[in-house]
Amino acid sequence: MIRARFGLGVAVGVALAVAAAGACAPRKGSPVARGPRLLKLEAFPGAVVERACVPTGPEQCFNARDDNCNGIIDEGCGVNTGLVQFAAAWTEPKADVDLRVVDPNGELVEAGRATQAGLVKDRDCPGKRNECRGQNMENVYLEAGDPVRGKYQLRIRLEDLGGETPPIRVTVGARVGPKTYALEVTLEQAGDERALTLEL
Ligand SMILES: [Ca+2]
Ligand SMILES: [Ca+2]
Repeated sequence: MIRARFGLGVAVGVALAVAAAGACAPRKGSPVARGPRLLKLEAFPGAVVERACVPTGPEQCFNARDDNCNGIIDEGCGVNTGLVQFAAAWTEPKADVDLRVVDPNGELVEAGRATQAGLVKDRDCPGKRNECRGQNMENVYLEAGDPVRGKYQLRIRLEDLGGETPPIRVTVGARVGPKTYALEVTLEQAGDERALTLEL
């Protein structure tokens, strides 16, 4: 866990250089060498980014966390995943939170169609007809193949409290290749948002 401290009102992100994982360099041409890797993560001031996965037991569904630390978020829950995945989960059933992801080509990832970089959004919660059934998790994932390298910009925004009592605590999970990352976001009122950037 890395704790970043900032002066009040300083609107600068934290740049966390991500050290190369493992002491052994993968052989050239091996699947590990070809897989995507997180080069940099810039989070909003005060963000606490969990970079080392700590197993807490069997995988739990719709919490945007890799509970069993196998490198996949919410597997076995009917949630799509790929070599790149971003998820945001919250517990208040009526609160409307949006996970907005802009891929390295500058394209916003939307439900129902893949961006040119191959990203799709497959859950929009709570949904107009409560499709998420109280299990609020929005999920963006790479449909197939190798991801486009560059900056992935994430925004977590509270659209509507929906009558729920603030704060709304949102867990944000990210998968890049075989590794997962997590951080918590607290949103108080409609329009509140936090941003982070992951560079591959
Ligand atoms: Ca897992
Ligand atoms: Ca989980």
